[in-house]
Amino acid sequence: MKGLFTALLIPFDENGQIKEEGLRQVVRHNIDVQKVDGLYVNGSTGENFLLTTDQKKFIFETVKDEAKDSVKLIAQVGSLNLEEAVELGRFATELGYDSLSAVTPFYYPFTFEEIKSYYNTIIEETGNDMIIYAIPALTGVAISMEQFDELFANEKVIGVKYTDSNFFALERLRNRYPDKLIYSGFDEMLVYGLLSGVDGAIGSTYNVNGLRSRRIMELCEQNKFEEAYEVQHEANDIIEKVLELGIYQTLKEILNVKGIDAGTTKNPLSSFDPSKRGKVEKLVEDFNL
Ligand code: HMN
Repeated sequence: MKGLFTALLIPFDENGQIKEEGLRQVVRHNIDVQKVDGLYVNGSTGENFLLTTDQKKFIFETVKDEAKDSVKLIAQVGSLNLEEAVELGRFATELGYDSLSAVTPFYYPFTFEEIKSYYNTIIEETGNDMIIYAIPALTGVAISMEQFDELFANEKVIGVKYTDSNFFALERLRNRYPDKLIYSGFDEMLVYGLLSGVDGAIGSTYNVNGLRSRRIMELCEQNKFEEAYEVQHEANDIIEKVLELGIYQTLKEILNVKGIDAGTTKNPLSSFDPSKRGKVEKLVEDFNL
């Protein structure tokens, strides 16, 4: 379960319907061209929180059908509706997903006991492994070290997707839990995560920039941090532009420019501004995406 995981983009048409053929193309592109080790399905990048339960199930099914057993698959099933999370968790587990992941419940100020019970319920009801999805900037939920102790006490909690820039906390966590999986969640900070000893990374930009990111990982493995930092500079030139133009819209547009049908984003996310297509074409050319 170590390595580079793409947080999968999901192609939608103008009516918010999933483009099945496009989804299959995006999966193939990630496996065959970006050469990632695995896919993180129905995360933020997949616009998961805008979808119906049936759409989420359709995505889990289609991705598994296309990827088969060629790469590792993680199913993000987190939901404010715990029954939905359990239902999706069972569904993905039966399909053969290697692990579940769930975002910390958000919006309401849940107590830690409630959060712990949410994770334990999903694990008990599905029997699958769990990767905590910690993204405090979007959920407002920051997990303290003592809370990690409690969550990690359940051996089915195999790790955390750490989308945060608190590298002090990351270092402490790594040091305390050498055997849990820690994934870097901010692609623009991959090199710092690797320096802190993460086991892998899960991110949106690997849909288009997987090979360069793999290079960063390899250089860090060889302790060539200076060279890795140079490659991170290049990756960040790309990420900076993508963030400026709109993250998911632009990542999809990059794939569209390359002839992969990544469709558009789903309402209420706005779609890509076609007047900016030239900038995306230039990005693809300049960075050989
Ligand atoms: C997911 O759940 O789809 C991703 O794993 C989330 C991932 O951490 C991304 N975060 C968000 O999109 C909020 C990053 O890859 C992010 O897009 C990238 O670092 C650019 O900021």
